[in-house]
Amino acid sequence: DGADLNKILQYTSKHHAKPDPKMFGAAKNKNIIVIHLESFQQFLINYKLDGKEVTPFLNDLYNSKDMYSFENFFHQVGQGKTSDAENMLETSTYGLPQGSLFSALGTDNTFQAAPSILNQEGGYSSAVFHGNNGSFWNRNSVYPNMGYQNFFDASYFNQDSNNLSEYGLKDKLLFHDSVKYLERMQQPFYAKFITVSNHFPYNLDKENTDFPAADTSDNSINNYFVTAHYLDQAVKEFFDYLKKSGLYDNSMIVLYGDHYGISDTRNVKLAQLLGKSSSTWSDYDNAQLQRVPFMIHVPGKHDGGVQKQFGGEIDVLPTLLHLAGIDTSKYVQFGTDLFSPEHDQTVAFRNDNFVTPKHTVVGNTIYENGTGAVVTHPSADEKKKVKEESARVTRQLGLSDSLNNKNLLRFYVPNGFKPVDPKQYDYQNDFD
Ligand code: GP9
Ligand code: MN
Repeated sequence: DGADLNKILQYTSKHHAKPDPKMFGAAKNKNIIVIHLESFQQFLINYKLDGKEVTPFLNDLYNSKDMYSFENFFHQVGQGKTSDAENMLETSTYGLPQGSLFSALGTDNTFQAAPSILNQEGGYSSAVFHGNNGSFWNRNSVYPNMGYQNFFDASYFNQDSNNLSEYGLKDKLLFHDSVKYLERMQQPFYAKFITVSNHFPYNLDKENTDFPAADTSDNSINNYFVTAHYLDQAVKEFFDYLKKSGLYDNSMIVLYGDHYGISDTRNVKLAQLLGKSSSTWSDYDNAQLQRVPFMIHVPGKHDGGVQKQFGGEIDVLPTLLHLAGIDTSKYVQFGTDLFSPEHDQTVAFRNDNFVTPKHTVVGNTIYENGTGAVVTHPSADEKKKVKEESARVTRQLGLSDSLNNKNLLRFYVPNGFKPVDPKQYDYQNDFD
């Protein structure tokens, strides 16, 4: 175990990317509000269905200089879906190749996660707001290990049947009904809102929708636009509140899509809506569609706009901690700060496929980005480069798995870090 841990520490300290001094601490002491956009893919941004914007509010955010908006940001989840996204965002380690890390290991593993780091290094309080049962994805057991002080799950909200969609409280109600708890939190806080309405199979009752569905032969594709529109309105209402309450001006606000909403098998039907032909649809096209939104509002910063660098969910924690003015070099993190000049732009998927700014590699096939053409005769240089990248991807995933499967963080205490005592947290009566 000691030898394994040393290999990991060597890798992560060598791979570490130093922050850009212009961004380091830009959001120091600000609240951090993370908004999880369920199943939300990047192609929805600025997309018009029959001439109508599906997500006008998120589009405005995306196109504004008050947001750093990433156009080449990918989800990297496996079967653990939402829970894998949460794990990557808050620990900068990967989910597992099979199953969900939260479910398989989350009860017993040692975590050095966002809530505890922010608490210990910046005095942050922390909470998750989520309108489903606390037991879903084993969150009730995992969050204490992450150092979450509060977890407002379904039991904190009015669950009248007309308030619910399939995965819990409707998003507009989640935001609205969370305010009474949010307002009692000590600042600075780290607060995460996990939405659910835009979840497969994308059903929402008629009174909540005013957006016309698409017209393909696949109902889940058709209704995806309807629930995405509803989510957009929910986020707008929450932003209205944040602005009115003044929280907007002293909070870093982060939005991300957790994973695809339309699966690869359905993409051939989606193709027509994206102006593509389903007969030439390829693995390359599937990989491009794994882009999800990632946007950051930093109070006082107006030089944002669309960022071109490639990255993924694994990169979020070092990025946010650096913005908060927290050095990450002593932590075991597999991602790198998206704003760092040393940022690693290789995006690993959980099945060893990967994307770089130049190539998309699926199995043994190399595609050229942009054209999507298969590189049939790579030059010796190109071949060598892709081989190296591929080896790095496999190594990184393997080291992350060894860290988590063997629970190695229990043997590594970063200098000055206090191991989390999960028994401190009990989510029964938060703020009652
Ligand atoms: C439910 C929600 C859904 O609590 O977070 O998770 P998913 O099915 O998207 O993994
Ligand atoms: Mn999800």
